[in-house]
Amino acid sequence: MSPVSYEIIENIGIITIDNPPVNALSHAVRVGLVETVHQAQNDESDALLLICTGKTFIAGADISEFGKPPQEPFLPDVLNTLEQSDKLIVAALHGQALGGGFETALSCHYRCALASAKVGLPEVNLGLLPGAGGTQRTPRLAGVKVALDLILSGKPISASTALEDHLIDHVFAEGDLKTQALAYTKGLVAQKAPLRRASEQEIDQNSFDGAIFDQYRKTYAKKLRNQNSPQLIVDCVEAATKENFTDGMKIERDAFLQCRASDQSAGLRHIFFAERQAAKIKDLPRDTATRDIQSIAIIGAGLMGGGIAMNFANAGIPVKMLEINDDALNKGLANVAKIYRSMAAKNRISPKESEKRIALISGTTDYNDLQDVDLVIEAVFESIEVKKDVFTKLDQVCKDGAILATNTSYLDINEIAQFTKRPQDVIGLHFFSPAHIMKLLEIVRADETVDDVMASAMALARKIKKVPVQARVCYGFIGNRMLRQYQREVQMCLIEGASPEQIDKSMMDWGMAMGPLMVADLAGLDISYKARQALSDEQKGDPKSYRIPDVLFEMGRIGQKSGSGYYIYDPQTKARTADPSVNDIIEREAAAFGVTRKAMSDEEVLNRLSLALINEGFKILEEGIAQRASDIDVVYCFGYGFPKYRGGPMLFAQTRGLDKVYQDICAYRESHGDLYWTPSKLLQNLVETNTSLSDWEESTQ
Ligand code: T1G
Repeated sequence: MSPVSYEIIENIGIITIDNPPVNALSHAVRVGLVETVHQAQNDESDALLLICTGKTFIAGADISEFGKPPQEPFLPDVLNTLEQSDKLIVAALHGQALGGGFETALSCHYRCALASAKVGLPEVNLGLLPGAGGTQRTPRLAGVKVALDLILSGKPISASTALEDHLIDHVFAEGDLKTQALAYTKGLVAQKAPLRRASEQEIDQNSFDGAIFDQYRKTYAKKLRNQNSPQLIVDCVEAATKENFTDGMKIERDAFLQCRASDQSAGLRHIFFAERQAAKIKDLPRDTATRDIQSIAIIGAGLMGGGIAMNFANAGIPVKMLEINDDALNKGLANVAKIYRSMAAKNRISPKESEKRIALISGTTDYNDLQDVDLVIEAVFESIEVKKDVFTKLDQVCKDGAILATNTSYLDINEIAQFTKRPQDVIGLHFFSPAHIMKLLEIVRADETVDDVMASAMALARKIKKVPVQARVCYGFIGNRMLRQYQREVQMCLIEGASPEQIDKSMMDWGMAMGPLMVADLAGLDISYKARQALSDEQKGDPKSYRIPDVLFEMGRIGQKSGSGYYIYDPQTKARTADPSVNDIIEREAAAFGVTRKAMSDEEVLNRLSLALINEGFKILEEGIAQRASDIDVVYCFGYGFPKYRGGPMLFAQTRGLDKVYQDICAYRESHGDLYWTPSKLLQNLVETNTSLSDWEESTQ
């Protein structure tokens, strides 16, 4: 049954698309659209109205088709059929008209929308560009700057903004879209409204400054570093100002096909689906009941506690922070208020919204005030003794059925659960600093965590707009466990010959949001130093892997907050400069280890760091700590600044070739020993049996 249906009501031909969940422009939809518009040319209708069922207008091309051989009719041709219709066509928008969906609307002669509708061209988020006329029609309707901002930002705009930008023609107050759109279409017929084809509109050459294109190329070369589609988008919009529509469409089509075939787009599309896949917990029935979470308490009002509290206030949920004394509590409350007010000052939220959220966060120093809360999240110092004290108290005061969560980064949640008489209600909610900004939330399912607690945590994550990934209990769960191997190799490269600035530059040139030593300085060398003190020498591993940060810490160089760490920081601007004395320290410590340092290539640095990450990722997968390889990619892209256009460490390994990855790891085992370079057994097995990672995952479903 075609997802496109047709009926004539009051002489208006209504084309309805019903292709859940988001009315994507699948092959069947494209075929149905062409057939219906052709059929309607000769029937008794006076005009046509395109509308969608369900929660949204067309949300774009069907991304799941991109990995397969393309099937005609291709979308640009479908939209040409709409635009060349001899009968006036109106698009009626609700929900989100995105990508190819909005391009479909732009190829219609008029567009109307519910006030709540949004329109956008988010293809850049997938390493693509609007490939069905978006780069050619948008500047003709709205002008060059609006087109560049809409397409390069990838962000949807409201119906009212789109109306101001002449991208849509009429906005309805809320209510029944079909009824209102039908009346609007009949009105156009009555007025004998002309067929308005965007492709026939000219761009006024005086309406823009020709320098705008290079300005946007420069801006987006920084904003979306290393990514190709933004640059091609500018080329296409510029072509719209210089070429006729047909030639401009050829340029757009070539650029789109180049993007679609790129590894960058494959990586971004992989992460798009991986993020949604991670929300599906394999052994958790989809209809698992969730507990009602109306009131929340955070133990600890420090940097993490305050940031975590803000997530709930942002979602309109009241939250109570508990601290050990009034001073600490007032400091925490003041800090949260300061962050919200600075957001208002930067127009990120309105002053009214800022005060509303501040009012949602209250405080106490009395555990007895927590008797009725539905969820407690502990965010205190990383010490098992402190956690024991907190969870013992929580177990005494909290009501039955309250969920007791810990934000610990490394400690054993199974051990923490045993501090209570209700281990089934204990779970890990591992936020990432700054907790009110970072999207990733590792949800750590301990051995005794019951299903409805897990389901409640997943639902809550969605409510506070986090990207949840399930982890099982181990040292560092998924992200930090991999980070520890990555950081180990950073240190080994320093001792063997690389400089801090070389390591950071090579990783940032490769696409990491920040270099590892910049991250270390930002997080604070004191934090990692104290965490190391809780480890035995055996757990700490090779002294070469932590000697430099120990020496820096002992010198009081604890990172950006102290003005120096691996780098020196300007006290006002925080600008970072290399410090030759750090290289002297590294030389001295390397000599003390009997290591003769020698120059190391950027490629060697990248190899060592990425392979350490990948090998640990395979170990995490084989141990069942992560549900699937793509979950690991989500963790690293949303929590650690791994470039999404490379799809994450596990996709990067598959793109590079598992056999090559395995050979390189074995080579490092030969040259550096098996303490750190023993290959994952899973990786070895996949290579020796020539099995792909996806086949292995399917076989272990
Ligand atoms: N194609 C295929 N499946 C899609 C899809 C799409 N475009 N968009 C969403 N889905 C699936 C998604 O995987 C999930 O599946 C389900 O729908 C619900 O999605 C030619 C080339 C529309 C804002 O980039 O931003 O058009 O997990 O969980 O939170 O120029 O989906 O249930 O099996 O995200 O309510 C451009 C992408 C494509 C929009 C809804 N369009 N989608 O969010 O639901 S390229 C986009 C979204 C293009 C043209 C170019 C969001 C949403 P499952 P969801 P949501």
